[in-house]
Amino acid sequence: MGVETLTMISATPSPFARMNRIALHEKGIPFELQNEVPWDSTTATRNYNPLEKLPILLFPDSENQEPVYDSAHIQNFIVTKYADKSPKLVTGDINLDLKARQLLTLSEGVLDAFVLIFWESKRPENKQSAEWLARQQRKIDGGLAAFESLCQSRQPKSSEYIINDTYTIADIAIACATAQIDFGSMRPGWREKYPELAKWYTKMEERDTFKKTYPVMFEVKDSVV
Ligand SMILES: N[C@@H](CCC(=O)N[C@@H](CS)C(=O)NCC(=O)O)C(=O)O
Repeated sequence: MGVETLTMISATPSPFARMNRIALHEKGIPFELQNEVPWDSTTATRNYNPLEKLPILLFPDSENQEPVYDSAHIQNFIVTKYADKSPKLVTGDINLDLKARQLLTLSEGVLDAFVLIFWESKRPENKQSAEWLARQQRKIDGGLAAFESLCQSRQPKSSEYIINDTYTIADIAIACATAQIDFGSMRPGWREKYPELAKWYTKMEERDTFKKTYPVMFEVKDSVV
């Protein structure tokens, strides 16, 4: 069965959209990018997602398929709806796939903390909450420590992937979360602190689908805070 061209509402630096773009590229599902700045007043995100956030996946047959939003949900949608397309990005084992989804949620949470820190840091210094920032920073440290531990305990040891020897949505999610910390220079020296994660991540970023989706910064025109 052929697949019609989908539309992915994305932002050039968005790690959330990046996960979905990588999954679509890996599976060879054709899509057009509609790049947006979701915080600008002109954004189309609110036409499709009451939360006014991207990524959002749109379908040519909009009468029968509503927009799909939230990166983790889109990822699950892609692996379920296009299960016949390789790579499957899931293992087929219920428990392992539940673990992959848990790691997707963990990565999404790390990235949510990243975005909150980004915006809190943009407020005038006397309006920023040091406690709030510290709370979000803890989530990033917790996530990175968990990623390092997963990389250290990989089975088999020679595997390129987090869950056994299968390439899954967990690999994409953890690599995209790690990339954003690196891209945003959030944790200088992280490679030394988390050496197994650094080794694993470097290899993941060599994939074509990762190379062509690496984040690119954008400018936010409107004041949103
Ligand atoms: N947890 C959401 C987060 C998505 C998110 O924060 N997207 C940002 C762009 S990278 C956004 O659209 N923010 C607009 C807003 O928060 O109003 C997901 O995984 O889809």
